[in-house]
Amino acid sequence: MTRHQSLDRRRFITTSGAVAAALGSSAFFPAWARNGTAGSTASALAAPGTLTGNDIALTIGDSHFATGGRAGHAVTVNGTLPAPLIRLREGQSVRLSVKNTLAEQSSIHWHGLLLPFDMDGVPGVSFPGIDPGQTFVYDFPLIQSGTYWYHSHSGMQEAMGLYGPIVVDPAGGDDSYDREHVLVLSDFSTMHPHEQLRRLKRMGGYFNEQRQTIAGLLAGEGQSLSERLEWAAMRMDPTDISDVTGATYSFLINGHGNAENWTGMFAPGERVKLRVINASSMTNFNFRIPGLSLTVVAADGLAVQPVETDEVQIAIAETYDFIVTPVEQPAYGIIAEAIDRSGQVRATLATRMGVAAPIPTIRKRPLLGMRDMGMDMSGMDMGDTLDLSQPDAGSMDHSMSMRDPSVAPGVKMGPGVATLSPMPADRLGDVPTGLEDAGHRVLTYAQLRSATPNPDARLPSRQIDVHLTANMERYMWSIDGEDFASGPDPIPFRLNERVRVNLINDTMMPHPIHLHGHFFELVTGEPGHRPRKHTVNVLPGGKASFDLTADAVGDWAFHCHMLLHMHSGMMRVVTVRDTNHQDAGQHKPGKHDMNGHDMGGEG
Ligand SMILES: [Cu+2]
Repeated sequence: MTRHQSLDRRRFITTSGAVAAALGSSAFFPAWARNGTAGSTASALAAPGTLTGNDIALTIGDSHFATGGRAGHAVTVNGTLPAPLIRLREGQSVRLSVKNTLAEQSSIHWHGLLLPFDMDGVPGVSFPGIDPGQTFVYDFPLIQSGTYWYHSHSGMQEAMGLYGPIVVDPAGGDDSYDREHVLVLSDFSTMHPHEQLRRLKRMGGYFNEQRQTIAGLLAGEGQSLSERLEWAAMRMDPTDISDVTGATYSFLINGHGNAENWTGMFAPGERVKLRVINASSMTNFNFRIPGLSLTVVAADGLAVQPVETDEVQIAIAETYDFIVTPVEQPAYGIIAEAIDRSGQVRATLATRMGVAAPIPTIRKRPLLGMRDMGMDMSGMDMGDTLDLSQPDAGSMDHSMSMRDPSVAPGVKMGPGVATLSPMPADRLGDVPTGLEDAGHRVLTYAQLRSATPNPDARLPSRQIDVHLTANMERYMWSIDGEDFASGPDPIPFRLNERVRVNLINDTMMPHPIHLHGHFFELVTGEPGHRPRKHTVNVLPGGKASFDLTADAVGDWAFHCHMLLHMHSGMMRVVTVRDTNHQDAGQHKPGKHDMNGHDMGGEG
């Protein structure tokens, strides 16, 4: 008998019944996301309202959503925000009938699921989209397990509430935890995303309320005056960490803001699994539970060798599974802090309703530095040309060295490319933005090791550079200098070829880059157990490399998961073709061909 089954089921039922009575019905939240949920256990995986089985019906529609005194229009699935929890089992097949009752086209993309490309749900890339009044039936087998999510891939619907969690239980069951909670992190604004975009185009820092003030400078806060003048000369703002901020967002956990304080139950000593999904449209979160160690057991749905830490920066579209074992306190605060520190949301793990832990104050806003500008200073003789602390170094030199086309021959230069990182550092081992001085353990990608051996041990046969480019002041975002709307060539892969992809961030913002239909291995640590992910957050000015086995035929979206960045052009199509069954001549290797790169020297 597993520990799950030995749990006192009667006590569970009593608890959840009492909570439901105390709260009344909560029509806008599915059961798993309601305040006071007991979560689920192995003997009761599917809490009421969870969608399971082989046939699942979803209806996309207009709704209304209110939180913390703000109310506005929302786009929801089956009337709830977040959308229903879909709980499936590895090895089953599922038919998902999605009806669109909106006045505009819609779609659902199953984020992280490996499936035939025409089931992937990206209008214009992998299927035509779901027109108003139409129903599309997705039908695919589940060949993996873990924590995933789903969201609209049409217009701005994702920002307006169209996202929900997916849990795929392993075929053989899992007795590594006693209780589980699903935590969906998100950001909600009553300002329509198109209006946000309009304001950002007018002024890149529109939502940044944390700029350095003259009064602050005189008081010795932030940068020194000379540093500040240097940054201004480069038209950069070191406080520019996020585009859309707490100035307009309400940050949510399971659709609940701070005032609502979403609470999930635990009993002392239980191993509680938290499946955390960052379903935000524009917010990367710092996630921590003061008083508890987080044991990371999965990243992007796939098991990793357990690693203990205190805080994890969860980029948009990433998922992490943590095991926590709360014992001493009756309540623990679950803190998700926007990385620019413009706001945070807390939820609670508690032994009973009505108890809460103190809320930590929001920490000081981070400032960007040289590494975020693509200048790797490690192991390098600085001289004086790049030393911003030397006033006589001259700002013109910096401006020029920040946009030297010779460092990125593949990038199409134009008004959409304001800067190129002159010396981008591999940042997979870096503590993420703003957590460098957290004073406790912070997870880095380099600490992640796959629990199972990587399936493809081959060295890549070629490599490509993919530049993440922007003109932040004009809110132009692109890949290799080309906006998706301008119709750039797809990035071609041959079926089953092994390619190293070097993502180079030429901007000063992090970009969570997502490849549909595949997992890739981050190039960090010894080969063999590298972390496999579907999304990687490329830190400002830095580099992140992954090895890809292009094993899924079709056309796949490849994009930044900041919704407004993707919408503004930071997206490409990746094609995977079986060249044995086609005219091989149609694929020009072109600029993506490996030329003189040595792939053998990794380690
Ligand atoms: Cu981006």
